[in-house]
Amino acid sequence: MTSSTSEPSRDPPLAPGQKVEPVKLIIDTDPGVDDILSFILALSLPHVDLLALTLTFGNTTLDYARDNVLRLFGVLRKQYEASPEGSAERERWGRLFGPEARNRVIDLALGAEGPLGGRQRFTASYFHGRDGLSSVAFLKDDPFPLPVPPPMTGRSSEVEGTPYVPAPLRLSSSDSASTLLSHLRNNPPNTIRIAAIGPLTNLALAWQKDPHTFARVGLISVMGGALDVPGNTAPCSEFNTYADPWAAKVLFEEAVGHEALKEKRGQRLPIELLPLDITGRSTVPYKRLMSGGDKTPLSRFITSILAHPRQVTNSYAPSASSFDPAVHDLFQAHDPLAVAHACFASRSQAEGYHSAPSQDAVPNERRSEDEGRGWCYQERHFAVETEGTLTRGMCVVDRRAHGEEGEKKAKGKSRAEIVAEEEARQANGGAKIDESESATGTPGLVSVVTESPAEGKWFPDVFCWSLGC
Ligand SMILES: [Ca+2]
Repeated sequence: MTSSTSEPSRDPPLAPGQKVEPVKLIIDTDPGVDDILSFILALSLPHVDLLALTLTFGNTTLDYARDNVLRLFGVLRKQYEASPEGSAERERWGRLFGPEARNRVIDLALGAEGPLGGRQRFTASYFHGRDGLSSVAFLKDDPFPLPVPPPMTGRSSEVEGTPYVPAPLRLSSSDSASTLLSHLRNNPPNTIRIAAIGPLTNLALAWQKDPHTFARVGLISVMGGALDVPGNTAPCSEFNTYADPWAAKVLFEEAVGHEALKEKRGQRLPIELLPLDITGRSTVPYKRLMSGGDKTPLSRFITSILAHPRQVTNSYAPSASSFDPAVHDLFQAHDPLAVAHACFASRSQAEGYHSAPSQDAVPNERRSEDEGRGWCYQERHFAVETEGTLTRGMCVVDRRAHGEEGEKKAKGKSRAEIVAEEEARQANGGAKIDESESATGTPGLVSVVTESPAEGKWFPDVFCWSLGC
């Protein structure tokens, strides 16, 4: 979509055949640079109603995660106030801060501080900086400060150590898992979408707490895992599944077949996974993202928070002499792509999970049933490694040949273990043995996003449209 003026268009650019439908969205997140940029995308889209940001540890600790959201909203308010009356930018941020936003509420909930079971916590400060946001919290003169209450309200900026949370944000009195459940309970079934762009701890806790309510979710677009590409945190592991593989296992594997999902396709949660395989290909040149320089409050913020990831990404070039900006100076938009999926996948795609209980797709069969709107999917079997010392969080794909019969029996399992189990069964007079001790359980079957609209060409345009670059 082009505009005849320098003013950005009010509506997002669409790929051929793409349509938009109203979406009610919750983002479960560990902000994080690419999380923050993905919020700007979701908040820019007129058809998306962002109900809540449910925070988790991950890229950074929970305190920084909360502060990073507050800093962003401080910047967006300044962007609104600096934009001329009648401009597209004024209209866009008026939906948050203008008179028309008087009744708007976005819940901000604090959730898991570490992985399930209190296991060891890792963060991604190596990539996102000390505060998860290129250390903007430590810049001289604090250019992107935490919001302060308006004068005359009698409210100090800190109450019991908690920063001031300005409207339309509302600090939730319950944790992330309970906040997720409360929105799912208070909305019709299958109408809420979740973009899960951090470790899956909050979602696993919500599922474990109340599976029947959690099963009311319409669609879960998950950024996580690496199937056929190297990891980005450990040799085989993507950060989110590395940070809490136990939570990923709960949702991808252990939830399958639960009574609460008996009406769902394949008796599974409606998860669409966006692994590194596709998000790593969804790149935008840093130069383009930072082209706004310090022209506006928002462009100044974007340029500042990208500084650290850019430095780290550039350092991955094999040598200074081989540095090629077209290859090495690219921002990988992992989280923004998952949020774009949650915002743009068609309703019928999401409804496919809730209307065909007896059917399941054939593993590895490529399907493209999103009404020609450009999202392609493939069903993949894999298991999440939770115990490996080198492979924590690895999505273990079974690439062996099994033959037709073996496919049913042995997929994902150790052949040696199957024989041992059979011998134990015979020694036990043919009685079924307890398989709960089995080291290799049945892997999950998960729908994986393999293409975004216009073969990936659309995404950089809609992402940059939202960021104003
Ligand atoms: Ca994230």
